[in-house]
Amino acid sequence: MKAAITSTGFMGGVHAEALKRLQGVTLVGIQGSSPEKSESAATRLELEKAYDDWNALVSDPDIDAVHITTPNRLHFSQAVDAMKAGKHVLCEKPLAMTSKESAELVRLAEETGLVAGVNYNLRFYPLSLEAKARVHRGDLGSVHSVFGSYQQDWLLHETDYNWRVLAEEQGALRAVADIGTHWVDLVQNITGQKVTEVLADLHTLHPVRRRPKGEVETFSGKVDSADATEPVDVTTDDIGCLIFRLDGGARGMVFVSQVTPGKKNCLRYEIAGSKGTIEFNSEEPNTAWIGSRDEANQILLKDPGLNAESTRHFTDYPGGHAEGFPDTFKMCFRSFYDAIASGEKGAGGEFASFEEGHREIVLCDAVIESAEKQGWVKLETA
Ligand code: SOE
Repeated sequence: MKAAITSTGFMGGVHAEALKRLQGVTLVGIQGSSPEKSESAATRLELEKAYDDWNALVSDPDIDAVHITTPNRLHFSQAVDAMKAGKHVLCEKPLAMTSKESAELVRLAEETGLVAGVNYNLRFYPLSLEAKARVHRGDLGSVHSVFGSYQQDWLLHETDYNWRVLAEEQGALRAVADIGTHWVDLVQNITGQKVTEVLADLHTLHPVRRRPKGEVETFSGKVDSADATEPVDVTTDDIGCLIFRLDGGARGMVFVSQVTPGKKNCLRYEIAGSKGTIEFNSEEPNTAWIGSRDEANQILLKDPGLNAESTRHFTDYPGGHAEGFPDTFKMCFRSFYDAIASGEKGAGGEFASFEEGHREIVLCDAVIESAEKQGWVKLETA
């Protein structure tokens, strides 16, 4: 199978690196925002093709699947173009800017029967797959609560800037959409319960940021001089608190922030049921904590020899050999390309479907409405 990536930014690079480590798929080419950027990325990554523009990529008959890692405002039109050209699509989250767009993408994926996934890669930490297997096996009993956070610090200072802070590039929500939806997707995937209702509080710590004259890549760091910046109004959230109810009866709460000093990319959850609790921290992803009321608590290690069969398929190294963030991409892609290889129309897998990606945008709509009216809002799909 042959793949191409649109965008040469932070995520484009992460997808490329993971695809190059995945057997059975060849990354053929890449396309940046100018022919020069495409050329330099293709050279750096040792790829056969540097596409001059999006049309050149999407009309390439060699390509089976397209990875969309561009700014969010382009996801919808590129996913439409790609599916119309008969390409399978793996799109970065959020799937689109509005739920109207994401609903249309769900419809198009069904109509074309192509494999269509959203890159909620954090599902693929082996111990989160293990948590899912254990919940489904009944080890935790009946799940009654989910709790946690997703925190970063790369947007702490008012001089920290990236396209994601602008509503016109990212969408009206930022911290909640960019990282909060990862958390909600992950917890829903583990528990099998879906959020039906939400109460949200949002805060923009820096309503004005200093934008460097020139673009800054995600996570690329600091700007040295105030002279090299200009003020820009920011309406997107730096911090979000969500309280929610799930369709299986569980209650939930998550705190999301991109301005917590020292928390680089830290997702944590506690899932509790009638028989036990599982706790996970993405900054130490090779161990999880298993809590019991009536027995000793345990530390669970990532170890394919000891973990469930469904976890093993997405674990390449033995116990004691750490796997981390880049591997979650590789494993998400394994699941996506397994589905393509199965040859089944519209095949799914462990990866998030367009339907699930759409659900996250419906959640974002409800979060915005809830924060505006300061009250509970039911999700449109509920
Ligand atoms: C930036 O906040 C970012 O790259 C997100 O867009 C990713 O989805 C997250 O996993 C890491 O941080």
